[in-house]
Amino acid sequence: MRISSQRLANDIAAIAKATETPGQGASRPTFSDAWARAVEYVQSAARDCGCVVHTDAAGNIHLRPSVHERTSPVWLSGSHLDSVPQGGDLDGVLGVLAPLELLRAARESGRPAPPLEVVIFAEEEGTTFGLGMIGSRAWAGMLVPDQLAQLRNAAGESYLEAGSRHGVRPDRLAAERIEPDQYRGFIELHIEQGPALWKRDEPLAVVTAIAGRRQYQVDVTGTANHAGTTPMGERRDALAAAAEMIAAVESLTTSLAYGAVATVGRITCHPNAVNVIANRVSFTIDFRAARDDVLERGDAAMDAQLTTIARRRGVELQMSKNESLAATPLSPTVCEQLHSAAQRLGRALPETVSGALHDAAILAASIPTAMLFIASRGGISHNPAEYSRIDDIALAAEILYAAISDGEPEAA
Ligand code: HGY
Ligand code: MN
Ligand code: MN
Repeated sequence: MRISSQRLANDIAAIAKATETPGQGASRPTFSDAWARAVEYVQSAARDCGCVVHTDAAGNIHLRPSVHERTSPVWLSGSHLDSVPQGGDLDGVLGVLAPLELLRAARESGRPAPPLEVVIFAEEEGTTFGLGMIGSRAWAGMLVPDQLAQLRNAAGESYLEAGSRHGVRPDRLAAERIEPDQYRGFIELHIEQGPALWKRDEPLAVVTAIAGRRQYQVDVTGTANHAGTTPMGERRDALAAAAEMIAAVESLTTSLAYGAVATVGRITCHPNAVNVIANRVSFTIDFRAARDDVLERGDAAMDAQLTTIARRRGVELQMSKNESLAATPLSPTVCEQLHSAAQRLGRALPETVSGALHDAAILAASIPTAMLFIASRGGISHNPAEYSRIDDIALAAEILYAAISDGEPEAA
């Protein structure tokens, strides 16, 4: 069977055109026209190679060769097509296109369709509706309609409202949950989005665990006042307090070590005027670590230090946890299948832990799950400069094929 790296490259380029910011990276908010164009591109390619296309009640799209009835368990492989604002062309995308390429290459070579269903999960990034992995969580039964009704995009539409035009059916959600006995396991191919593999000149790695993540919304309330007449000692400056808090989050996370990371990626300030002391500032914290005890320690330190800063500065602090995901070990059995598949192709793969979150972290609770990372140039991601070698992507597709079947294809 010939996996075509040229076709993979063409597909990546075609999906890259489905963006709200042409020439400035991938901007594909879930349920947007750009996202729908990318989904349609994949769906039509899947239909052309004999797949049945089904959108589940959570808005995830399933592409299953018609020869594989829903009775015989198959492998599941896929990722997401939604992106962060002005992100890269590979994040999520290659995890959908690589398994699609297996179905097309099998069809082309007259081989039977591999026992594989491809899935496109909705709203993995969380940058559109405020929570990550919504589609996979809802499919896995971790989110119910009432919760989906609270999650809103910038236009104020809830996931249910915006998703109703794309197959989201709250009344069917419970009935259409994942049926674990339909799947042998889930394998997600994804770019590493970190520098380790590229630095070590390793093309791929088997992912054995995914870091835990906690996301917070922090609201600081002070007193708006005149920038010119209010003495420094008499201010309740919400922005200065937030600045001290953000610096504290950075230094306490660095002191935790164990690869813990924290990011303040979004901040709003009111009234945001050059000559007014800010009275309201809101910012987000994205905090991750590969170990739950480190997450616990960081959580407690953040709470204590931000409370102390607020008290000393006389401002009010509200800190709400929007997400708390434990670190996720992946399936040793599926990891071993990836290793032995690679060995059959003459490759010995290193292992790694993912600092980024993926739908695999959700699926791991339902079916045996593992991931295969592809090296990212310079570790850059969530950035238009995101790049991986197409030969590495094709090799990952070959290993996926060898892991889910006995075949030992050669790349084109
Ligand atoms: O945030 C993440 O880890 C992923 O890119 N959604
Ligand atoms: Mn991703
Ligand atoms: Mn991402």
